[in-house]
Amino acid sequence: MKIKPYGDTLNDGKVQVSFTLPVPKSAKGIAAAKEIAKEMGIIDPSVVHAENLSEGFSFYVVYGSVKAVIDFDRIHVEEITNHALEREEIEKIIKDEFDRNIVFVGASTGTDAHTVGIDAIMNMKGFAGHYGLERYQGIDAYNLGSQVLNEDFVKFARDKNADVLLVSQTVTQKEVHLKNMIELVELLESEGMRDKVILVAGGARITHELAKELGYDAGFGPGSFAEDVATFAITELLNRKRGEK
Ligand code: B12
Repeated sequence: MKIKPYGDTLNDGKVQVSFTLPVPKSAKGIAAAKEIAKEMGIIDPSVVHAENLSEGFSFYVVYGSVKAVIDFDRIHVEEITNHALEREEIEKIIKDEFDRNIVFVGASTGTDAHTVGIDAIMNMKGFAGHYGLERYQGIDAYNLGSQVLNEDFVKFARDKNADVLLVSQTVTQKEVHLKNMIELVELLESEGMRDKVILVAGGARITHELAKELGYDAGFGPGSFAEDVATFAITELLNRKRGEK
């Protein structure tokens, strides 16, 4: 099936892009935004929004259309197919199948100071009506906060005998998230811990595919909740437990 973006009528190719320019808002700035859109291949661009940001910087939203068409059937993406269980179902599996609590250790690692994502997954009060892991019976959830060095994260995980490690990465500037995520895998391998834990990453620019490429068991992006990662981790732990027998 061939698809292209649409806005008003199917297949009209309409797109909207936004960007910042390092000049103040002016008629010249708006004309420059149009030129940039044209260079991007946008046909008949119109600047539908322009405003000053900080001194010397302005922000633009441009609307127009593109010729790009893709074959949707040729796209293959690795994704998590587990249907998320309810919190109570997860708690019941832990109670019935494991004779102990399952230990989750999470943090925003490296230089990353963003805590809202990992808090959304772990905090008792949760996020958007979905309780976090701290609320789950049978789960010991340790949220170490942000800017946690990989070495400290691994040491804490070892001390607590962690089953599941939750890594949050938000800042992607100069690919710092990739470097940090890879370093953690290498550290876990050198400590002989990689096979003993379920390693999960999450964040605004994390996909399951990227996480798998970097040596993680799963990756979760925007819109994920505690039950998504808990379902994945408990199912995986159960599979590993049954495989061991
Ligand atoms: C709040 C915020 C800050 C706050 C953070 C405060 C705090 N205590 O967290 C402060 C002001 C400190 C900050 C600082 C910076 N920020 Co900031 N920040 C944001 C902002 C506005 C919101 C992020 C957020 O809280 N989202 C809400 C949460 C709920 O969403 P989420 O993180 O995606 O989490 C969800 C999923 O991704 C997933 N998830 C996340 N983690 C995990 C982990 C696991 C294990 C799982 C399963 C799931 C999961 O589940 C969550 C719930 O669904 C975003 C812009 C935006 N609107 O997104 C910029 C943004 C993330 N910041 C950005 C930048 C650049 C910075 C700075 C570098 C700015 C600077 N030059 O100083 C610094 C970096 C500081 C550092 N060392 O990390 C950029 C990142 C761009 C990039 N590609 O790297 C953004 C996108 C802004 C932008 N458009 O430029 N920031």
